[in-house]
Amino acid sequence: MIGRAGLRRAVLSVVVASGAVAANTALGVSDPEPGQDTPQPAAAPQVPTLCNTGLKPVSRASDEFDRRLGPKWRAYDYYDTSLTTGTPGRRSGELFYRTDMVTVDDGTLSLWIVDEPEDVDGDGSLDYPAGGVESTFDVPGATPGRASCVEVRTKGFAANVASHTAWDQNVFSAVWMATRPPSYDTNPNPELDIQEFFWADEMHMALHTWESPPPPEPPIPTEHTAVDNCRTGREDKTTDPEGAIDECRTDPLGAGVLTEAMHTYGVRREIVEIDGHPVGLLTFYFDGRPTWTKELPADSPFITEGRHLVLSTQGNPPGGPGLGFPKVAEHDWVRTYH
Ligand SMILES: [Ca+2]
Ligand SMILES: [Ca+2]
Ligand SMILES: [Ca+2]
Repeated sequence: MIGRAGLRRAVLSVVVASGAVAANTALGVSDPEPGQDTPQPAAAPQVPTLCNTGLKPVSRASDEFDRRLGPKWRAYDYYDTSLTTGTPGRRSGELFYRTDMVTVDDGTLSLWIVDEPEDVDGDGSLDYPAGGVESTFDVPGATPGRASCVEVRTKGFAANVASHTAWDQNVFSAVWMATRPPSYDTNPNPELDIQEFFWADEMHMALHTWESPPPPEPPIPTEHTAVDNCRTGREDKTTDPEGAIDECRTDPLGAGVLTEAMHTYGVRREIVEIDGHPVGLLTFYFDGRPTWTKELPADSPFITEGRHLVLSTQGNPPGGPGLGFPKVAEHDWVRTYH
């Protein structure tokens, strides 16, 4: 039987210390120098990592992006509200989604923002065409004795970052899990942000819920609930339940400017036994290293619910999306294990 103290030690020392080396070696990835691109690993869906330890690849929920986008994905489209029933899926801030902003070429899924603004909603401010996709498959949730893991190899972008402390980013690319549109029946509609946004060599992970009101109210919540977050390279400012495991890696990742190279972002969800009781664990990974381990109830929807995977560009007004077009996020692969 695992005790909480023992697990905490494992999370802090054994996993962090040895895991980075083991997983990076397995991936064929070395820590990049600042300003240098990391060589892309050969496509190898069964590369062992801490995230996928003991799990098997799930091909229906994985994609190497070596052919055109198939039915595993739907591209967000501002003009097709049937896909999103008017949820924020069709736009984000000053971005509006257009299917031609999603391309697949040379084994890479690219999501673009281009400098062709138009006022699509007639509110007097310009909106920029942008790309985003949501999977039609579920990344499985965890059950007792069966964990799940998803890993995404990505070279993302961030623009107009105000400062280290403000992180007032105007546009950025994100890797996250949510199933749209939210509904009352599927409350609390959990969202897991595996890689939300960047600042230089730091990154942000977060958990949100979207509570839909009961019918006949429209199911689209106007507010979401911020459940918890972890930002590397910064003091953990969250308040967590006493005694619960919540290990946020607050030291620098030491991997250079994250938007300058491909990196692997992942999350493992599992139910483990601690002190004789089943407990849910979320562990987020960056290039094979744990960045955030969080304990939740074993029946938490963050642990158990299947979720779509979302790869998207995102907008956070106010302000325009800045200079340097086109902006592009490149995704080498998505690999799911269960
Ligand atoms: Ca690929
Ligand atoms: Ca507008
Ligand atoms: Ca926390």
